[in-house]
Amino acid sequence: MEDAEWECTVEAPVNIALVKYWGKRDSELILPYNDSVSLTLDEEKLGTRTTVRYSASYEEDSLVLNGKPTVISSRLSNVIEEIRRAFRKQAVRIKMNAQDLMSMSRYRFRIETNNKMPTAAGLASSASGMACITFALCTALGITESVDMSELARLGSGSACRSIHGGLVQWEAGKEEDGSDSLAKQIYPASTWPELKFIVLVVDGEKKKVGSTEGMQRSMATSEYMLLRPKQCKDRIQEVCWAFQAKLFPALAEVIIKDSNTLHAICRDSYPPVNYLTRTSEALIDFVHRLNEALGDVCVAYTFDAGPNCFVIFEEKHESLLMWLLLHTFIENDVIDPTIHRQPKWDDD
Ligand code: 2P0
Repeated sequence: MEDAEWECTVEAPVNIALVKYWGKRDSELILPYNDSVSLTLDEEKLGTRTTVRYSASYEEDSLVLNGKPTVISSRLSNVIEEIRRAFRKQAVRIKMNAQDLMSMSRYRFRIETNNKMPTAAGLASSASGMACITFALCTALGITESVDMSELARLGSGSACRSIHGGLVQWEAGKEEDGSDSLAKQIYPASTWPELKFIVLVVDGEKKKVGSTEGMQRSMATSEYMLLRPKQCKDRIQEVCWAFQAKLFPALAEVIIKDSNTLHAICRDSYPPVNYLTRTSEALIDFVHRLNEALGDVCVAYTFDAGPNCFVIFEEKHESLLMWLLLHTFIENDVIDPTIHRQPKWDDD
């Protein structure tokens, strides 16, 4: 029994922030400075797949990331320890027999995790990655239903907490010092607006020069624009929720575009400044504004995270026109992978 080994494999999706998380009120517990809201994508082409093998006979936890043995970071180690703690609590609650408890407490994990897209390039790989490892470990210990996995995933990477749910998801900054009220929750299910579609344009798949964690710290320390963020985000999230449930694309798109531009203005205002956008990113911004002008309405939105890669959001009815224009304007130059994505078919809440 002691030598027995088990394994489980799970997948987790990427989420696209519509109103962005940028800045922390507590860096240790990864508590955000402002509320944020996102849409979860289908995990078929973007996202992470994780296999966890576990046994009491393994000597230590280990990690293989994208095929390479990798040192477990202090953040991931926090996630693993919190999951073990949650398991012990659950074992006491359900009065698990002492022998099983002893044996399961000694489990060590061999985590093998693979991102389906470039890692650390502003394509939300840390979000799906940490959400996936959390989901896999909680599955291994049988506690997916008894814990809030968003709280555990958040300890690995802030945006990961939003990838635990499908649909339109809000992560509240919360007020408690221990972070107990800083959780991600589904606001509306994906089925509210199944016609929404996404194209991810990989302008540059290389690792970014200034990571999000450092970029956020710099903005918190030096940009006065950050003072506006808590209220601005609350107001914008209200608008996003209203537009989403009423399926009013132009209203939704305007907020998405403005919040992406605010994030990058803050980055430029930070000292030393951070610029995540390239000339191709800027050309894509112009392209979307010119297209909306030609269509006489805001039919397409763009948003950029901490990287040059562009998420384009639109309704299905504009898919062929948009694809055709993108293919003719950009793909021949330097933009690759114009894959279409949708929201997941599953709805968790
Ligand atoms: C977001 N980003 O809301 C924002 C928009 C990037 C720009 O969350 O330090 O990798 O691990 O909590 O989650 C990227 O930040 O940062 C991010 P940590 P994370 O999606």
